[in-house]
Amino acid sequence: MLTVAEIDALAARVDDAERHARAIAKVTDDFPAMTWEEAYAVQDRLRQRKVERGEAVGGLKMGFTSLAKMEQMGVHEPIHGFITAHGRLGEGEALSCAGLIHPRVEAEIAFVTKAELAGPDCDVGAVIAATDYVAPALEVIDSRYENFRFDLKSVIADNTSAARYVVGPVRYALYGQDLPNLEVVVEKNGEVVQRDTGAAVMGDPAKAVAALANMLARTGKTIPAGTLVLTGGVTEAVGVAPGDQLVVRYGQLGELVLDIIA
Ligand code: OOG
Ligand code: MG
Repeated sequence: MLTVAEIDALAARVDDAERHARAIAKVTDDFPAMTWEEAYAVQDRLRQRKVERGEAVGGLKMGFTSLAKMEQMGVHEPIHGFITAHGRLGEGEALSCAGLIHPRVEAEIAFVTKAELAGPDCDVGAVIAATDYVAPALEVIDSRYENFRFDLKSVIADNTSAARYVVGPVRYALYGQDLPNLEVVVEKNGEVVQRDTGAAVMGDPAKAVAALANMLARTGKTIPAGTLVLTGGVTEAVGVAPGDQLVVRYGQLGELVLDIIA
């Protein structure tokens, strides 16, 4: 079992790696027997460190909700993390690679809640009732681990590679949307590099929100009203470098453009 001091030290290790944009060995190299609970304890400690220095939590995220993402990273279970207001890019704002190690971008659907969602029996119906609006989103992930390689426990401890995100400015009512059939197309420098439909995310991105509430219930937590939730990459994440431009089309939800700069 990890001691409180070891959990503290691991949170400091991933935090420093992020702040110095320097890749580190995965935490399970030192603690191969780390449990799911201990990995989330490291993530919670990391969150506390960030909050203590003034980085407000901007929302919650699910990861590995699509087969494409799971296969790309070799991890086959959904995970959750948090995003900080600090990491939010304005719509149309360029992504600077300064301060990042090896950024990748994923197309996601964002939900914003208007009522609390609590597990362990949260379902799509509850999510629909509690959704204020949905919007197209991009997540910029940047694993703090060498070569972007990790296992489940390590990526949980590293706050699910969270780095930056963009939420489109238009708020769409969920009512009347057919998110499972929403076509998501990712273009990099004018070429289509990834495409799939919303159904790639657990059959329906709303299910990822329900799954988040159910995972949080394991530690007695809920999704508060007014929470932004990123439901997970629809397709594989796309590596980016300065000079690249991504255009992501989300059918009737419009498109987002992201320029990558040094
Ligand atoms: C972990 C984060 C996964 C998603 O949308 O699936 C994630 C990673 O792939 O590094 O954010
Ligand atoms: Mg993601």
